[in-house]
Amino acid sequence: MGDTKIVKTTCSTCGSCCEVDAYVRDGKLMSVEGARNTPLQSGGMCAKGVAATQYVYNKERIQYPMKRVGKKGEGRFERISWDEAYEMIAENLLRIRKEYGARSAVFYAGYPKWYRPALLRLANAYGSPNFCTESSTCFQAAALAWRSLYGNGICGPDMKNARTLLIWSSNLYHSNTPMSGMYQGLKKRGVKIIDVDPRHTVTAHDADIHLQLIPGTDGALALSMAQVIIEEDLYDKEFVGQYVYGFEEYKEYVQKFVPEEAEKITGVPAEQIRLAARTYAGNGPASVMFSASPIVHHINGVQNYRAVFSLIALTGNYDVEGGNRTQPGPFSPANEFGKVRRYDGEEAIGQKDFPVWFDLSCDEAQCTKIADYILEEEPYPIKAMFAMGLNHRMWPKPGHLLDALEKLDFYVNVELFMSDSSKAADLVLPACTSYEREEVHVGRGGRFFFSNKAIEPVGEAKNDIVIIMEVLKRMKQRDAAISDEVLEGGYDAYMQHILEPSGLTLEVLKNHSEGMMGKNLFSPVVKTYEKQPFNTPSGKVEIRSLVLERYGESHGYEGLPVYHDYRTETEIDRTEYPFILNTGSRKPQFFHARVYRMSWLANIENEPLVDIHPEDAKRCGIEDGDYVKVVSPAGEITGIAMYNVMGEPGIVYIYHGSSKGEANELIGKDYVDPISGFPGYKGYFCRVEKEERR
Ligand SMILES: Nc1nc2c(c(=O)[nH]1)N[C@H]1C(S)=C(S)[C@@H](COP(=O)(O)OP(=O)(O)OC[C@H]3O[C@@H](n4cnc5c(=O)[nH]c(N)nc54)[C@H](O)[C@@H]3O)O[C@H]1N2
Ligand SMILES: Nc1nc2c(c(=O)[nH]1)N[C@H]1C(S)=C(S)[C@@H](COP(=O)(O)OP(=O)(O)OC[C@H]3O[C@@H](n4cnc5c(=O)[nH]c(N)nc54)[C@H](O)[C@@H]3O)O[C@H]1N2
Ligand code: SF4
Ligand SMILES: [Mo]
Repeated sequence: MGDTKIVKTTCSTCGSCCEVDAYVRDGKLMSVEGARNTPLQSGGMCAKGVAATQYVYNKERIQYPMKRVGKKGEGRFERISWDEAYEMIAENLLRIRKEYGARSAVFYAGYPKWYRPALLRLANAYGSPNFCTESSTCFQAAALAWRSLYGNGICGPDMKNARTLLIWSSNLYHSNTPMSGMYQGLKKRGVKIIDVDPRHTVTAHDADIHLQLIPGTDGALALSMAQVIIEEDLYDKEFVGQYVYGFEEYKEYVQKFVPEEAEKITGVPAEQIRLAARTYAGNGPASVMFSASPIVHHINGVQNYRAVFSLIALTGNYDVEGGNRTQPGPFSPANEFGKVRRYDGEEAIGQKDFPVWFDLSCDEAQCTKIADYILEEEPYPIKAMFAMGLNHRMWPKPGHLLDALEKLDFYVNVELFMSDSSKAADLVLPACTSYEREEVHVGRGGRFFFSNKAIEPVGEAKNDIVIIMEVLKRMKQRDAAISDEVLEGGYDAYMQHILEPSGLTLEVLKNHSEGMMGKNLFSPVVKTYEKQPFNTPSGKVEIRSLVLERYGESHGYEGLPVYHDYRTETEIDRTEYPFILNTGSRKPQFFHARVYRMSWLANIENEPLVDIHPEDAKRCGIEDGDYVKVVSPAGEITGIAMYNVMGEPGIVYIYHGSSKGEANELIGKDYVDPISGFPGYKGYFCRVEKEERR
């Protein structure tokens, strides 16, 4: 290992930006491990991160700009120069803008978050209201539910000071590995932990109280806890009296959910509901940890989360130490959002269907129905897609989206891999991984660090932001009005721009491999509401939402956090599809569609597994390990049955993103929450049959 060097850099295989030591020899990445001698890093890494060399040197990596030569979707490409690629983009985007208007071009980002502010700037400079992302299925619906109540961005749990933590719901050992050490710390400190999860996960195993509910019944459970809290006089009368709008109607409504009734709906024993309610309300300060996805991956998701979030106001745990509070400590300068606003001079896609999304100013358009918008030219023609990390498999009925992409006049995908979504494009551009680029980051506690380039980019891959900057430049050469001060400054200036609020300079940070504390950290404040009203129409916490009520007649939205049961209020014949289908609960070795191409990870489960309770399986004549067909009203896939007793009978769990059996083929494309547009990934219906074919 004579000339092996260690480069301080970052893993971004899942976007969590763990600091790592990269071992590099002769310009080649040999291996990685968690950064040593770095505050708050243990030296460990998760399975996905450790497999970095298989990610970086994957045979599916796109090496050069590639132009389609075959028919659309055929996947035949030829190598072109970057210059040619940029000219092709500028020419096509401007031609389409001239013919159909700027709104006919969509600027799209998949899961990666780090380049989004720059892409939004590009969309704004071009003049399109249609900047949209994968967050049309992730996080934003939870944020919307929160904002409808409190009028601000989600307030995270203040775990350092909490005596009770209500996890609703997250399986952080699998989905947020960097946080698992902190979770163990809470246990040691004696914090009472309540976990709400239909499966007995490792996280649930460590909790003091596990509320094992039926998926998608979260609203009924939260309303029932509220019923107990009010009935037993455990609520914060002062806070409620002064700051809550709609309490009397809510109080009356929750009476329908006495624990014995809620038990029938949720499957959680009444006494457990009472115990959880008493613990959360009585052993304060208490905070709620939320998740970006499972609750809102239901067609009743927004109202269910509104019911959960209402508990915070009810118990006076809003913006107090140990509760859910406006973010103390450092801002996140690595994320420029909030500073750049989406251009909203024209109607965006999704605006008619999901108006509250826009009223509550989610800074992007709602694009779950984009395939329909393209195919039907409603509300207007969409002709171009400039995408960075577009993966069609993440959406319900992925084949439908692929058809739509092929209908576009011009579709570019900037990607790491020649995925099936890339194969449908007119032009694919090679992006680079975090090992191949420089970046600035902010870590926990307000510590900033500079991530070095460990290796030169594979082939001719480039940093996404550099690509965005060059696209802007080429468009500006044709139309001087297309401009953006930040994107025109070059990449170093961009990093400095991001650092600006921290008071640090790029030069100084580069020379401090251990990182530096930001200078302008603001000190935590509590009870902000005593100084300024809530940013809602009533100025109070709206348990009864006036924004939702605006659309009572047109869209059927209700102001209270009402509970609707997707199992009974459905036209789907449950005798045909007796099981609840829950897709996408995170597995530690997988990350959506991206890492199946890495054999170290993919070989752990070679075929899609269909997790089924043995009691259900036996009734269907299915043995553990049998090939099975899963059939839903929307489609069918095959996989291997795995007996699993983590959940209760009646529910089938499948991970998504596999080309060998894509769970999303089973989800109906119109099966969405009417408020947020989020698909019901975790509460659809299916049956399972033994597959005789193999
Ligand atoms: N390894 C890995 N980590 C990831 C990801 C990944 O793909 N792989 N994805 C990232 C992304 S995009 C996200 S959004 C986060 C998600 O992060 P998490 O929310 O923590 O992850 P999930 O496993 O999707 O869901 C957590 C738990 O919710 C439970 N659950 C399912 N349905 C319901 C329900 O209806 N109600 C309740 N109360 N619980 C339910 C599941 O049993 C599961 O144990 O994970 C991130 N981290
Ligand atoms: N059935 C079901 N479907 C789901 C979910 C579920 O739970 N169940 N979860 C939903 C949720 S919460 C989410 S967040 C979405 C995630 O869905 P996706 O956006 O599909 O997530 P990924 O596959 O992780 O990433 C998309 C693409 O980005 C590429 N990429 C990675 N890094 C970079 C980069 O730096 N630059 C560029 N240009 N490209 C890059 C990857 O190669 C990948 O092809 O899936 C949703 N779909
Ligand atoms: S959690 Fe794993 S994959 Fe994600 S950044 Fe950290 S090491 Fe990489
Ligand atoms: Mo997500």
